[in-house]
Amino acid sequence: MRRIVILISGRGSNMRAVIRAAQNEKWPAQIAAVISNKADATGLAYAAEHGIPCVAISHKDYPTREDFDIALQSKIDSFAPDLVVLAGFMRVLTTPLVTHYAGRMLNIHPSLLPSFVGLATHRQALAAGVKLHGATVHFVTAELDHGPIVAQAAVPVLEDDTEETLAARVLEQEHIIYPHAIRCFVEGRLSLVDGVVRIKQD
Ligand code: NHR
Ligand code: GAR
Repeated sequence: MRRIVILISGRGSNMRAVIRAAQNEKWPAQIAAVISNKADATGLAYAAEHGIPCVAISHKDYPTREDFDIALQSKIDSFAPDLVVLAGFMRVLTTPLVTHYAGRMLNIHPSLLPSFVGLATHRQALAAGVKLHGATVHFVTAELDHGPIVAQAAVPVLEDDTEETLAARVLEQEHIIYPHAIRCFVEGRLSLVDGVVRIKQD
């Protein structure tokens, strides 16, 4: 069984989609823990109700980003993960931590990368006037939102969209592509060729 640790900061709807798919599709993997940098994340309560070990570790308790990441890394490693999944995790991670999990840390970002890195991606998409928007699953590297792309889904941007309506349309796709990408990882079907992700079909 592969061991997955999920990092969240809030609602945790992607986390729930992953937990559900792992159980329903009988992945060769278990969710070893859910870790949040916010104690009041609603996703933590859901994980606890499902018997998954849960930890809150607040970045506010550490003087620097480096100190927080050292504590976070040791907490993550205490669960011996094969894969670390960022699911709405809202803290930028330092290079030493990212290097430690190279090739075994995934993120879902709410835009069609390489467009619209960073925060407020739906606002950025509306301001740019793009007609297609979406979500990207990528390996995490030191450069924010720039790691090798595993999966993407596109949605139309409609004339009367607000950030909220657009976010909801994208989120629906996130709940499909993130579990699928993670399943490919735990089944050993992902590989990197010249910095590009290849997926072996089953
Ligand atoms: N860390 C590295 N090194 N590389 C990536 O690709 C990362 C990462 C950490 C998180 C998720 C990311 C996203 O999908 C992610 C990818 C937070 C911020 C941010 O600016 C930016 C991107 C992402 C996550 N966070 C603020 C900070 O100061 C805090 C914002 C808040 O608390 O609301 O860390 O978009
Ligand atoms: C998702 O849309 C995710 O892509 C995005 O936040 C939302 C989290 O929702 N992630 C980021 O913006 C990372 N900076 P969730 O907690 O319900 O999964």
